[in-house]
Amino acid sequence: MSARDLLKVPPLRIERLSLSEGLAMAEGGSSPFGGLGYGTPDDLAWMPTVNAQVLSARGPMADVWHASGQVQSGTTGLVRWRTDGHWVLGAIDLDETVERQGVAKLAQRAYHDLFKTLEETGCAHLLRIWNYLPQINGDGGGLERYRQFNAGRQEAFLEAGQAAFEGAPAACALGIRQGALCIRFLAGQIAPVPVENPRQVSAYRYPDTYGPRSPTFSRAALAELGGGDVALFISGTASIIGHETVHLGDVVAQTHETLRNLAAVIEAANARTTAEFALPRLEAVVYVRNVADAEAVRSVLAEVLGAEAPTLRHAVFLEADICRQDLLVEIEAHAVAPGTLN
Ligand code: 3EB
Repeated sequence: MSARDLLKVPPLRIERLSLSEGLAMAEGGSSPFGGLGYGTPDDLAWMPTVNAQVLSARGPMADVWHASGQVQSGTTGLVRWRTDGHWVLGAIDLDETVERQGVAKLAQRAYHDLFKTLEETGCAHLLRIWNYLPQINGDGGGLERYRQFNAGRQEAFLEAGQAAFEGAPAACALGIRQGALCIRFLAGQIAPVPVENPRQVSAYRYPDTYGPRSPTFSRAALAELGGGDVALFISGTASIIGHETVHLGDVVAQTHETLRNLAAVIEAANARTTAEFALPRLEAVVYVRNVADAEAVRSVLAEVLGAEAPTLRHAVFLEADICRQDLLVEIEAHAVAPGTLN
């Protein structure tokens, strides 16, 4: 019998709302567990924001999480966290201009505190991490800042005895123009099921041409959310085949390739669960490097998925740098569907 069978999971729900809907809910007395805001104000304690320009018509949006139990909040080092005892949501905003110690050290410190939070809250297993790094493609003293970030991140995973290769959490890592290094995470008491993409080399096995230490993430993660639901967290997905970027300079072809990669990850995930996930039914965030490309990306999504597909209607489009200079678009997503893990 697995840990999943022994432990009853208190239900976690996720909904994507406009900023005003999210605020109305918080004022209506049903205090959310937490949220991840896109272009939202930066003074809401329960909803840390992503400091990027929203390009979609509905404006600022939020993924709002609801837990069933009493929510406790606290801080551990750099981390502000909220937990219901089973799940923990955490946020780190680390201002580099104050710290001045190089991105690798900064990332290592942030992740060190993240893992300390998991220990203190008793939620040992990371499901999903969102990383936002100012000037991600900038030079960090001889090594690109993203590559430095990867070095510090992997080091912290290894130090903490966390899975840095197979079994790593789902993640995304995007560039924002300015502000703090922002890390948001969801962890729980049960390890998720990692999913890889058969069309791609696992990111934690990328050759060192992409930097001295590999990125630490799985292509997706599956977790039972309680209440008979399974969640699929799909990491940032881009126009990469094997380990190489394809369709250089062609945002339309990159978007098509990204959708093929998403479909492949979903197929691999569906083989591990009775839940049925599908490309047209995702809650996606679409990152475009150049604002001028947003309409072309939207058109490809409409062409492939259908203009009325929930994935397109719910998608949040954000301006952000992608971690490789040659990537013009990246899509991440989550979905929840009834089922169990196999
Ligand atoms: C890629 O497939 C694109 O460093 O956490 C996607 C998702 C990417 C997560 C990360 C990076 C990360 O390599 C980049």
